[in-house]
Amino acid sequence: MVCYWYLLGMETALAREYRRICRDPTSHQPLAYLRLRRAIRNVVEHRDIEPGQALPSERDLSQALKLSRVTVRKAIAGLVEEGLLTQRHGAGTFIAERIVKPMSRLSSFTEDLRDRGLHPRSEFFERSVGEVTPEEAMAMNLSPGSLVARLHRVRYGQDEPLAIERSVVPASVLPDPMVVRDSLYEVLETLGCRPKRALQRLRAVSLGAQHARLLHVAAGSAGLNIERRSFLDDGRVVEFTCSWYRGDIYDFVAELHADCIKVSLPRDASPDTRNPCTPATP
Ligand code: 16G
Repeated sequence: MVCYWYLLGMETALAREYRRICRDPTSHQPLAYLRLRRAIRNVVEHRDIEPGQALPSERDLSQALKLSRVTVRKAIAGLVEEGLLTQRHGAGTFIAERIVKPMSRLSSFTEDLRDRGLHPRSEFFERSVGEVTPEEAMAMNLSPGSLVARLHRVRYGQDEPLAIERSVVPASVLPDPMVVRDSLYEVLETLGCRPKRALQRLRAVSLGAQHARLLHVAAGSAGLNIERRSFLDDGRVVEFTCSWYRGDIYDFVAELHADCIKVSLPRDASPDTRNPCTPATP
C-alpha cells in the first residue's frame, strides 16, 4: 500500500513537471521523449524522487502522461545511459545511488552533479598564476616561460567530498583564476574557450593519507586518478586537470561500439606524457 501511494505521488510529481515543460513557451523542445527526460531530471533535482527509489513502470508512465511506451522507453534509455537511472533485471528502473559518470560526454563536475540533483561546491587550496613547469609545458604544448593559472580544490556534492582536482589553464585563456568560484567550465564558456574535445586517462589508485583525509575515507581506500587534457577547436590545450575521485561513490561508464575499431589520438598525445601532478599533494 505504501509503495502504491509512493509511486502515485511520484507519478503525480512527474506528470505535473512534464505538463509544465510542455506548456513552457521558453522550453523550445518539440520532442516528447526529450521533454520527459527533462521532467525526470527536474524531479530528481528537486528531490521529489530520492536516489535508490523506483521509477513507476513504463506502462504506468505512458498511461499517466498519455505518451506511447516507445517514447517513455526512449526517454528512460537515455537517462540510463547518462547514469541518472539504473535498471535491474526483473525489478524495474531506479534512481541511481552511485554517481555514474558517462565517459562519452565532455561534461563538467558542476553539470554532472546538478544533473543528479546534488549541489556542487568547491573548497580551494590554491588559485594562482605562475610560470609553467617543464612537465606542464610538455603536457600542454606550451613554451618554457609561459604563464599558467592553477586551481587546486576539493569538490563537494552537498556536504560530501567527492574528488580532489588540480587544474592548469594557460594564463592567455584565464588570466585571473580568482574569477573561478564554482565552475571552471562556466568561466571558460564566458571567455569563449569551453573545451570542445578531451583526452582522458584513468588509473586505479589507492588513496594516500592526505588525499584520503580530504575525501573523508580511510587511507588506502580505492580511488580513480584521472588526467584530462582538453582542447579547443584550433587544437590548443585549454585545460590539464588531474583528479582523484572516490572509488566508493563513482562509476565511470563508457558506451562501446563493435564497429569502432580505430582509436584516433591527436599527434601530440604521446602515451608517455609525464604526469605533472604526481609530486604535489595538498
Ligand atoms: C570534471 C573534469 C575536469 C574539469 C572539471 C570542470 C573529469 C574526470 N574531470 O571534474 O577535467 O576541470 O570537471 O568542472 O570529469 P567545473 O566546471 O565544475 O569546475
